[in-house]
Amino acid sequence: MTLGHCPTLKEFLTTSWSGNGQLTGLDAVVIAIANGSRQVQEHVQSAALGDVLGSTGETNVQGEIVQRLDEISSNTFVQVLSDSGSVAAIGCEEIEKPVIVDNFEDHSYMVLMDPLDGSSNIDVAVSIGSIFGIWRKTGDGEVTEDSLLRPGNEQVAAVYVVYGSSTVFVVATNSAVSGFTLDSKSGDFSLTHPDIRIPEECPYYSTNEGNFKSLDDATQQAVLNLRNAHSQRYVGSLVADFHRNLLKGGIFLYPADKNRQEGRLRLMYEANPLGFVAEQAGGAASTGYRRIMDIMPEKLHQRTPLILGNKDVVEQTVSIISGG
Ligand code: P6P
Repeated sequence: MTLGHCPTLKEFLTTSWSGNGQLTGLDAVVIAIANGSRQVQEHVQSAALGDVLGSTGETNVQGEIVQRLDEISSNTFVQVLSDSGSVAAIGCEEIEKPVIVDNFEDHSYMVLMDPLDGSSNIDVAVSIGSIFGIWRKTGDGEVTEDSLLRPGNEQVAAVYVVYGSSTVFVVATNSAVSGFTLDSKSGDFSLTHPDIRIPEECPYYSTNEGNFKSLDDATQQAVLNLRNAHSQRYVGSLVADFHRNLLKGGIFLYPADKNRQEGRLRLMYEANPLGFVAEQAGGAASTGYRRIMDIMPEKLHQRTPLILGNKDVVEQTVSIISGG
């Protein structure tokens, strides 16, 4: 598709999504995320020149040191989502409690987000990203933290952004996964990856091999199985590893280990949104024992083991881990 014929995100939403030329409430959420990612991308690109590197010295609810860009991204996306006119509540990796925007009837959506994924890579100019799961608000009562604790299989859309050699915006619904690239001249996200499907072939596996010694025997066997058949690629930013595997074929795994019985990655705003994208593209997402999106969440920031990507290889890996 030559650049001259790439519809913008807004054109795509008003034609391919709603089809009637009108922007719906969900479109407004997606456009707000795109506007926020445009702002975050500018900070990412300015980096040391924009004095956005390094830490704030604060520790977040995850017990992790907050990087300046974590805070900037969190504030940016909370602002644009709150101003979208469609969001009732926001759950954010950087914020302990949900941000309750308001309870207006037409504010029909709840967004769970990791505003900046891959923080350890910020200061060394390696790809990072943002991840969003979008659920429809349930019931018409007061929105509370419990309102946000819905299983991934109730998501209506998911979005992730990769701030890499280009800035790529991927949005998934129940019908398709579509990728857009930021045109730095116009500031538009243009459709460059229509109808993404994860390839049948699976050249890559992504895992932190440094954890191998902490894995249980069955999981070590699963990793050995992957080592024998695939090439290792591991960036240390989930969203970047996932994006490569989605386009080129691959599997990402961060299993439970002796030091992290619950897993490392977060269910609501990492595993669920990327699991939704993976499944809509023909892939799969598992804890190693069950489908990620079937988990009934108990806590906003709960963690989970994650096996994500090529469906056949995920199923093979799960079978070895679970002894199934
Ligand atoms: P490790 C980044 O902090 C992150 O949450 C994911 O983006 C990434 O896949 C993972 O942690 C890396 O963890 O233990 O390999 O450094």
